[in-house]
Amino acid sequence: MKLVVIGFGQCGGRIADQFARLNKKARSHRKTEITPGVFAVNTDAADLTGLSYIRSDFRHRILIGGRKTGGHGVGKINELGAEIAREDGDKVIDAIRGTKRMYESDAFLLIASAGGGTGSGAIPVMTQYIKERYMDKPVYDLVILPFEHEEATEERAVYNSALCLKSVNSVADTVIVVDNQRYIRKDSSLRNNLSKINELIAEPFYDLLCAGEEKKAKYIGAKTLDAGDIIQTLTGWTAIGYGKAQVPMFNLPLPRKSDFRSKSAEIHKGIQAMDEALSELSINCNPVDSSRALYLLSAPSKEMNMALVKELGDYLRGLAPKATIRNGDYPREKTIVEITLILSGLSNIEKVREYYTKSTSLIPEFKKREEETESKLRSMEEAGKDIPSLL
Ligand SMILES: Nc1nc2c(ncn2[C@@H]2O[C@H](COP(=O)(O)OP(=O)(O)OP(=O)(O)O)[C@@H](O)[C@H]2O)c(=O)[nH]1
Ligand SMILES: [Mg+2]
Repeated sequence: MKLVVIGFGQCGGRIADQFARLNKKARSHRKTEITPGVFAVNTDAADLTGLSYIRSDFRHRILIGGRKTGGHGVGKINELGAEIAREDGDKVIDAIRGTKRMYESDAFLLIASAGGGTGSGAIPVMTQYIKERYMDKPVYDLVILPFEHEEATEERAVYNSALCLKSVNSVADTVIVVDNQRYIRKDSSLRNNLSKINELIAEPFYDLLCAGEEKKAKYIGAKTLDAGDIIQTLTGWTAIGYGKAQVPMFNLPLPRKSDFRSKSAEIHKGIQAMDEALSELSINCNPVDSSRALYLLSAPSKEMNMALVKELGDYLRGLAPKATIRNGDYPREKTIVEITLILSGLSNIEKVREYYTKSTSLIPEFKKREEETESKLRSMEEAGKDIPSLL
């Protein structure tokens, strides 16, 4: 599958940069292309300069809202981010039009954080613009939720997130939700390591996108997972997960393929990887709530067999009984069994519901504060009404 990737704001731009890196890796390791175009869009010129893999010309690193922000961002006001996207959206559309092999791409992937200003405001507006102009291609939005400490100290992060999530959900073909906090749950050293988190966020897409683009027979499995499977799976709220299990390089004594013990060991590895993918989902959710699911098994070809594929399918069916499940196998890796998992069409995500509830109670509070400020200002002016002016 090939995606045109567009990142908005600092977070979106940096994760899009990771996709540009993965494309480079796919080109050199797998002789294939997975992202015919990668763009970063920001109101902040310095953020655009800081990227590494996205082409550095102004058609790929697009500055918007220059007049309004002087190139310094919108300071977490996502209504302003949305307004600028409405004014400058054509710059982005023009850049996309310049993508040489646009016709090869299967879909768009737009990326932004929900809690900031530029990305959070621009992503719903641009999703709508792109959908209107490219009606034959789905538009997927990857939305990154704030860390807990940000939610605790910045009400605006919660409010922005609610606004952004509600808006993207009404226009995008799918909203893939990624919770920053989940990445430091197990490894707190990642708290100050955003670039590592960004790698982890982009990683599950690598095999997923490469699998359907393979040309060499030896890397094509019994059932290829292609763009059609992914497009049919992605709908509504979505979570993505990735898990792996190491396969020993030297299996001594060498088990024969027909040996039932070796088979059960393979199945065990597969289930272990599936369990990790489930517990490391990008957002906390219950598989029971998904209406569509997909898993890709990548493993050394000798580890792959129909029993394993069936066992994994049965296992997932037990957890997501209402979901239409699609799958594929990809005989690519040498020493690991990997599972990439998508749970889509989720009918509930607790965290999204919380943002909505909290923000609803914030609206009257914000209004009250605004009124208080205005009335204080008025009373101060009143106090100075008899002072002469120098102007
Ligand atoms: N995973 C990840 N999260 C990030 C990154 N940069 C910022 N964030 C998160 O994104 C939110 C802040 O949004 P930004 O993307 O910085 O904001 P912006 O879209 O540039 O908007 P303004 O700076 O307000 O104009 C916070 O929740 C951050 O924790 C990043 O590189 N990776
Ligand atoms: Mg910024």
